[in-house]
Amino acid sequence: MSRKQYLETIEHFPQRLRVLVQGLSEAQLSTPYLRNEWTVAQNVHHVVDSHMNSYIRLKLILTEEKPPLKGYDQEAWAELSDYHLPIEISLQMLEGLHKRWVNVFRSLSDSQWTRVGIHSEIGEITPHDLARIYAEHCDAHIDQIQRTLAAQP
Ligand code: NI
Repeated sequence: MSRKQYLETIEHFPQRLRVLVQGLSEAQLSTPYLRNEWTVAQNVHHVVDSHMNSYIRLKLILTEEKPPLKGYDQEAWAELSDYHLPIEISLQMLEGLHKRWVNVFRSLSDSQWTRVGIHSEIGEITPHDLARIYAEHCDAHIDQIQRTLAAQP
């Protein structure tokens, strides 16, 4: 996929997600239908945490020389209290966040696309890598939610 396609995937994700979870019952949102996988609600709250981290990493890469980029324990974050808030709060955060995130990506010059940060788990990473990884991340969580809902008894 091209850089343009990555950004379109990221741009359209909040609306795709909103359509996918629209009208789901409390039970559909909070029942772990797949063993050892997150509920639909946990998926929604997780993508906000993940994409906020990625947005901040992008800005660190653009504004510092080879900044260290920290990972985080996503399973532990999913156990914190804010994962029990209504998903609407996270859907709205995601809409604003993705507008800002895509706006910064689309402003990048050729030389900015190849700047580098040092990720604590995966080593050197560029804005281009981030666009690819997070376009894939959007698709992966749409898929996970679809599989979770498909597993309802
Ligand atoms: Ni994820």
